Amino acid sequence: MEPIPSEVQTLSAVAEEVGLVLRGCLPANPLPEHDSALQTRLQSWLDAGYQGSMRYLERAVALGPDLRSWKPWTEGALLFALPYHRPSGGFAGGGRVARYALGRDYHQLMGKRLERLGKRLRAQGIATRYRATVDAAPVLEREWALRAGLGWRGKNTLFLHPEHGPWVMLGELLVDVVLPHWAPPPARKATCGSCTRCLDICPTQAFPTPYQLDARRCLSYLTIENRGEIPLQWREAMGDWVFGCDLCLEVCPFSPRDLDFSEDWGLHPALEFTTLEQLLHVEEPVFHKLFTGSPLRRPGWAGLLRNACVVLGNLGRGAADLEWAAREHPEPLVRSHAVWALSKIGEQRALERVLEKEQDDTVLLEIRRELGS
Ligand code: B12
Ligand code: SF4
Ligand code: SF4
Repeated sequence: MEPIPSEVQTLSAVAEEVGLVLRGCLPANPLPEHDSALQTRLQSWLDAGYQGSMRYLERAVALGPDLRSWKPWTEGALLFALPYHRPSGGFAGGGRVARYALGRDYHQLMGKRLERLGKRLRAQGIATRYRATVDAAPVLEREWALRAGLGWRGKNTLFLHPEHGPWVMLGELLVDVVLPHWAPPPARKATCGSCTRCLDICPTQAFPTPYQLDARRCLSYLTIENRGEIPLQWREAMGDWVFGCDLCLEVCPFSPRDLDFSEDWGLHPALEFTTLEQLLHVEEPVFHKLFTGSPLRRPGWAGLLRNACVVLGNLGRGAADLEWAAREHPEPLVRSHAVWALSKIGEQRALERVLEKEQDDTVLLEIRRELGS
């Protein structure tokens, strides 16, 4: 086995002091000869429109994987991957939430630790400039982890770690220090081979080909990033997913079935004690307080309640609360999805009552469509 370079040993030790395991490091642009092929693939992904409303990805592609095109002073990157596999969970009484979002927000958790690491490296004279980044465009995080040799790419497009499979969140610290290309030799080397489980399970057939995702069809995009309505064709496919979706991770044979990191991440109290029916009655300022420190704030108040309506419809629950939301909720987005849910559970009389009061054109359209009038 190759000896660990001494500068990496020092960096690893400082990372450990702030609660991080250094998974690898890279010079700012280690493999320039691969860049043009990558640029072409990324550009054709954008040209196909797969990014939907996530226009910020265009900047990530324009900048490419050379870290210096974003932060010109960058000489190297330290790479981190926090494992988070845990049992499935969600709202009290049912309504699933992607496992990464059940507890503390990884942006905050990893962001704070990376920031602490940067400060320590500066205080010890190891680096003068640093930049912590977690999930932040314009950074192609999986590409870096792959280039460093930390794992491989799955057909579900995710980065697969040899021990944790797809269940890791990525984060990086850019530094103005020249770093070697280093990663520990993986416990196993593997590829997807002939497996297609993730492609087959996807409820919206969001993979046009293996290793490519049409984000517009992915439930994670539709329930988290999308600010408008959930297209009619995907509402039933949402099943009981209120926030995100884990299906293409859960079926992966590289998932570590026996590892449980719930204690590290906790369970957010808003999930533990709130049912979807109660969520419909939560007012906007209370929503922000209730979900403090949780990724569930991301789709916004109306967005999360929109998702809750669809899931209640799919589960055949909460008719009285849905009727209240369809009649009284101040957001047309929530009212229209409550209307769909009422129709889904066969509450035609309730729809007629809602129709009497509604004035908003988009909601009226939804009611008339569901009533077939
Ligand atoms: C935008 C985004 C999304 C979008 C789009 C996802 C996507 N696959 O692109 C949406 C909202 C749908 C999403 C969903 C999820 N996301 Co997300 N997301 C991001 C974000 C911000 C950018 C990703 C990006 O650049 N996409 C653009 C496309 C073009 O990139 P790409 O897939 O790498 O493109 C390559 C392939 O298409 C490939 N390719 C094309 N054809 C072929 C053919 C072959 C043979 C090969 C080998 C390759 C290949 O070429 C392209 C260039 O390499 C990253 C964070 C970051 N800044 O990197 C997190 C990130 C990817 N997400 C993450 C997570 C956890 C998720 C979810 C699991 C959350 C959930 N449970 O709901 C789902 C998973 C859905 C899925 N299967 O991808 C993690 C993934 C960690 C990991 N283990 O990989 C990241 C890295 C965030 C983090 N910091 O940890 N996400
Ligand atoms: S997260 Fe769900 S909807 Fe998105 S690609 Fe994976 S299985 Fe499909
Ligand atoms: S489910 Fe199968 S095809 Fe999909 S990422 Fe895992 S190993 Fe690869």
